[in-house]
Amino acid sequence: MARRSSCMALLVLILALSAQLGASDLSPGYYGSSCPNLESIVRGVVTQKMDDTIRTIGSTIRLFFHDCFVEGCDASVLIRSTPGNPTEMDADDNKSLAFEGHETVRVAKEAVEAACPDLVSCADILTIATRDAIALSGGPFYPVELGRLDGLSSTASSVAGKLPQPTSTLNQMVAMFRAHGLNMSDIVALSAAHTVGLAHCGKFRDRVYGSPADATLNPKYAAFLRTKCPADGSSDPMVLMDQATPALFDNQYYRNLQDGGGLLASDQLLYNDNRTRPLVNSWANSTAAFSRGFVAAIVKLGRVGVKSGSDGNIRKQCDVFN
Ligand code: HEM
Ligand SMILES: *[C@@H]1O[C@H](CO)[C@@H](O)[C@H](O)[C@H]1NC(C)=O
Ligand SMILES: *[C@@H]1O[C@H](CO)[C@@H](O)[C@H](O)[C@H]1NC(C)=O
Ligand SMILES: *[C@@H]1O[C@H](CO)[C@@H](O)[C@H](O)[C@H]1NC(C)=O
Ligand SMILES: CC(=O)N[C@H]1CO[C@H](CO)[C@@H](O)[C@@H]1O
Repeated sequence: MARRSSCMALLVLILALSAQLGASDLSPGYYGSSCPNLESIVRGVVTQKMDDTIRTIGSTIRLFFHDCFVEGCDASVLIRSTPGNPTEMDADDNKSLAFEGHETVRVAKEAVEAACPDLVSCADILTIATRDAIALSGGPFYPVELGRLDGLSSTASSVAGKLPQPTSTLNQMVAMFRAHGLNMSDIVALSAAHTVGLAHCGKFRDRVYGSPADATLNPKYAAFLRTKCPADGSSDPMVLMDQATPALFDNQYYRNLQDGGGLLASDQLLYNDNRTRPLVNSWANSTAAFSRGFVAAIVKLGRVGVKSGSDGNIRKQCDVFN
């Protein structure tokens, strides 16, 4: 009896693990012998792209998030549309993905192909480039798990409803993240990516000009934002999301929230809601605690919907299927 129930327990465990869609096949040493210079090649490209423009930092990190949340971390977001077949890139939520992220992955893939042809997936290159953009802008350096395959499908319609919006409530975000195995602390941790990069005025205009304007927005900050964004929306410029340290991946994001200085409504609510405020306060205080929380969360993000076996392949070029 005891043996049978432990067999059952093992079976349940195996089923539960295999339900994680290949995530358990990931390992930091995956290309250790097949492409030993992989990480230094990618880091070289990210370093150079960051020297060219700070837009590289935010656009690369956001690209990784949008990839993982739609069809899993499988580089499906990178596929270019062809006439009549709009891909994820053409979905409304992707229209504002800055091209620098795609460009960083494209150049990195070329450099990697020259050294290790047909071996390294675009999904893994994007994962490494994201870690490097974070680490090279002052954020934590963490080992990246590797071994993802590139996905075989990318459609604009698959994006609908998968990505959080600046107007999302905390409950809506919790539901979206939970669907990918991420919890409320992970939302607070990953949102700190908004410590770098820019957002279009259209994503927060109502907070500044609405009647009434958003009362949780610091009035001085609101006045500053009015100088940056035309009231009538006649143009839609971009604004740095962290005015204090725009190109540093740090915990300034949380101090901004404490000061009513979150740019998006979805940022500020993390301080306004008493379920997440304690975490905001403790990570505002401690870089070490923030780094631990962030690394745990972004590693979990990298495991979402990983493809293996016949569900994927190694793309030759990241923006077209083989
Ligand atoms: C929690 C819910 C989230 C919401 C509602 C949200 C929403 C947004 C919006 C509206 C923008 C501005 C886009 C634009 O105007 O061009 C943005 C930018 C950005 N987001 Fe998020 N985001 C969320 C989570 C995340 C996560 C988890 C990450 C990555 C770990 C991330 C990384 C970024 C980055 C780096 C930018 C700047 C992009 C750039 O500079 O080009 N976001 N986000
Ligand atoms: C959070 O706020 C709500 C409403 O303001 C209140 O009812 C609740 O008790 C608070 N919860 C905690 C944990 O402070
Ligand atoms: C933040 O640090 C200050 C000063 O060290 C301390 O008094 C406060 O309790 C800390 N707050 C949190 C939430 O950790
Ligand atoms: C959420 O996930 C993090 C790891 O990312 C973990 O440390 C934390 O304990 C989890 N929180 C809850 C409430 O399960
Ligand atoms: C980065 C990128 O290619 N974005 C595309 C998103 O969709 C718009 C609208 O179709 C394209 O113009 C962008 O090029």
